[in-house]
Amino acid sequence: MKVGLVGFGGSGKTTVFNIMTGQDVPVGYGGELRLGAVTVPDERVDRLSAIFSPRKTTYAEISFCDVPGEHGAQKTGLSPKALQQIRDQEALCLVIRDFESPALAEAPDPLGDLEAFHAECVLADLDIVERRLDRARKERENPLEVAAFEVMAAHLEAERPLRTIPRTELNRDFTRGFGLLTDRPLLVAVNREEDRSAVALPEGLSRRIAELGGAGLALSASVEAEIAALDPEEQAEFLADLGLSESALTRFIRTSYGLLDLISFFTVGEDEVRAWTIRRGTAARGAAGRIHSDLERGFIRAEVIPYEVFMEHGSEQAVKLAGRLQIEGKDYVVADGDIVHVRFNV
Ligand SMILES: Nc1nc2c(ncn2[C@@H]2O[C@H](COP(=O)(O)OP(=O)(O)OP(=O)(O)O)[C@@H](O)[C@H]2O)c(=O)[nH]1
Ligand SMILES: [Mg+2]
Repeated sequence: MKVGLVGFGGSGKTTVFNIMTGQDVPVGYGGELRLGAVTVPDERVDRLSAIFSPRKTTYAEISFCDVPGEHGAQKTGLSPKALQQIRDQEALCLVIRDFESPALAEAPDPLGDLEAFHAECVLADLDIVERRLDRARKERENPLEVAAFEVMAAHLEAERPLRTIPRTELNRDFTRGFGLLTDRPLLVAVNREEDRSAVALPEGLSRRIAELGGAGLALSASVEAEIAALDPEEQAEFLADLGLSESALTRFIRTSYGLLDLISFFTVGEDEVRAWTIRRGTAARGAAGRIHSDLERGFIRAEVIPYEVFMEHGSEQAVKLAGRLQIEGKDYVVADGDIVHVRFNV
């Protein structure tokens, strides 16, 4: 599962990618597509780890892909190659430049860049949707499918992104496999000048991001790089000085995780405290399979303690005594933060 850092040339994608992954990809113009694993910070894992003092603590991870931007593309449109690279991403994180750059002549224009990127994606989608619609009509294919593509075409012609079409109005079984860009989850990261990193996004920009069905946040890649270079104690002090409880990068990674509709459940013990990643809505048996295929195959039941319940009582024993341990079957839908112990027999 992969989040693509996308956007026009020189907006700071590689800078953000390096901080998140600990890689050292050269910044500046272009370069190659890169993939990196990113740990998802989670206070719950920290707290559980403090309680169990396990030999090993494992956080959830997501993959980020640094997609090189095109310089001057705002005016000329994205190339087929760039579009294809963007299509390969499951969620889009659009990094927008909002700092003066010595390498780029134009003044920063976050709203303009957002509109330009959106317009490019709408055109690319419209091209796919219209072609498919023509063929489906000619060949008298499934009328439900034709209807779905008609809904999409109308939406795109009005310059609206597909992601804002409610589930009830579009059967997305028909959209799978077409690589439609405006149906991907969208996070807009506005990359700021150092001294404006903590300033809220302007009203107009926030409103537009919301209209596009996206989530927005501000950060300064340079400030995040400074924070990342500090040791954990200094980081906490630095953030407190800025009046923040966590870095923008932490929020950014967590928001991306949520955008992919991913949640974490936990396994705990003296050996390991670990966060596991599942799609929201996954049933207990499928979740067990994330841990090991034997647990899925021989699944008997899951013993579940929601994180908050565990923290309220302080130990598994206390939770049991209070009668709060949940015994769940294979169809139980695992919730974010569930501490799960799978009983199985193979
Ligand atoms: N002042 C300032 N400069 C930044 C910030 N983020 C990135 N830069 C600079 O902007 C330039 C471009 O950054 P990159 O991270 O290479 O941008 P990119 O989006 O990967 O660029 P392409 O890969 O060419 O699309 C570099 O010189 C960075 O040091 C920031 O928050 N503030
Ligand atoms: Mg780059």
